[in-house]
Amino acid sequence: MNIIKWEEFLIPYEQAVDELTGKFRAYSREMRKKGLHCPIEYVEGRVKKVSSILEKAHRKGIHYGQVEERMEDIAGVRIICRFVEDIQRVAAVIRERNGVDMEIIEEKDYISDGKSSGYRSYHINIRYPMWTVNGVKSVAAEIQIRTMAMNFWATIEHSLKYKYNHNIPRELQKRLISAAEASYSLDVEMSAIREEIMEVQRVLNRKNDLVDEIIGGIGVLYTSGLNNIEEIHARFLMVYEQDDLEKLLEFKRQLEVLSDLYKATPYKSFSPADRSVR
Ligand code: 0O2
Repeated sequence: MNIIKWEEFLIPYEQAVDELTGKFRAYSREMRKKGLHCPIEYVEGRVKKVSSILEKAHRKGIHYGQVEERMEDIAGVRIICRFVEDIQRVAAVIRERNGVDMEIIEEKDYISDGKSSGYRSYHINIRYPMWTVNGVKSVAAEIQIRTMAMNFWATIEHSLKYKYNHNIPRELQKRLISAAEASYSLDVEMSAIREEIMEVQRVLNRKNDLVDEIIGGIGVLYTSGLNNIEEIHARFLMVYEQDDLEKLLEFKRQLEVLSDLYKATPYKSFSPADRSVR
C-alpha cells in the first residue's frame, strides 16, 4: 500500500461504516415501529484515525504494507444494548446475515471471558463487501456489542489508556477493575428488574403512538374542513395533560367514531349530541 494515500485507502472503510451503521439503525427503527422489543439501544460507528492505525501497527508489529490484511478494526461499529441478554440477541441477528451481506470471521466473547483490564464486550469480526470504483472490495470490520454500563467503563478506560500511553499506573488500574466490577453488578441488577423497565418502555411507546395517531386523526378532520376542530384539539390537550393512557385511548376511540360519522355524512360542525369527544 502507498502510505501517502491514507485518505484514499480509508474511503471503502468509511463507506462500510456508513452502510453497516445504516443497516443496524434501520433494523432498530423497524423493530420499534412494529412495537417489538428492540435489543439495540443505539449504534455508533467510526473509522480508526491514521495515528491510531500507526500506533496499533507499531504495538502489534504489523508492517504498514500488511495493515489491510491484518488489522481487523479499521472500520468499527459499536452496538449498545440496555441489557446483557440483548447482546446475544444482536449477535444472533448478525449471524443470520452471515453469508448474506457479510461474512463472519471470528467472534470474541469478552463477557464470559473478560479481559484482565476489566474490559467486557462481545466482538464479531466480519468481512463486508464494498462496491468501489475499482470493483468489489472486501473490507474488514469489527462489530462491538456491549451494554451501556460496559460502554461507559470502556470509554473512560480507553481515554486513560491514551493519557498514560497504555501504561496506566497500578493504583488506577485497581480502581478501574473495581469500577468494572461495579459495572458488572449494575448490569446484573438491571437484568433483574428488566421486565419492569420494559413495561415502562412499552407504556411510554404506546402513549407516543397514541399521540401520533390522535394528532394524525385531528389533522385529517382539519383538512376535511371540520369547523370545530380547534375545540377538539383543545380537548385533546386537556386529556393529554391528565397523563392517563386509558383516557387517551378513550379519546382516540371517540375521535374514530367522529371521523366515521364525518366520512358518512360530511358536515361542517357537530351538533351537541354528536360531540362525543367533548
Ligand atoms: P480503538 O481506539 O478503540 O480502535 P488489542 O487492541 O490488542 O486489545 P485486538 O487483538 O486488536 O486487541 O482485538 P480486540 O481484542 O478485538 O480489540 C480491539 C478493540 O477492542 C480495541 O481497539 C478496543 O476498541 C477494544 N478493546 C479491547 N480491549 C480493550 C480494553 O482493555 N479496554 C478498552 N477500553 N477497549 C478495549 P483499539 O485499537 O485498542 O482501540
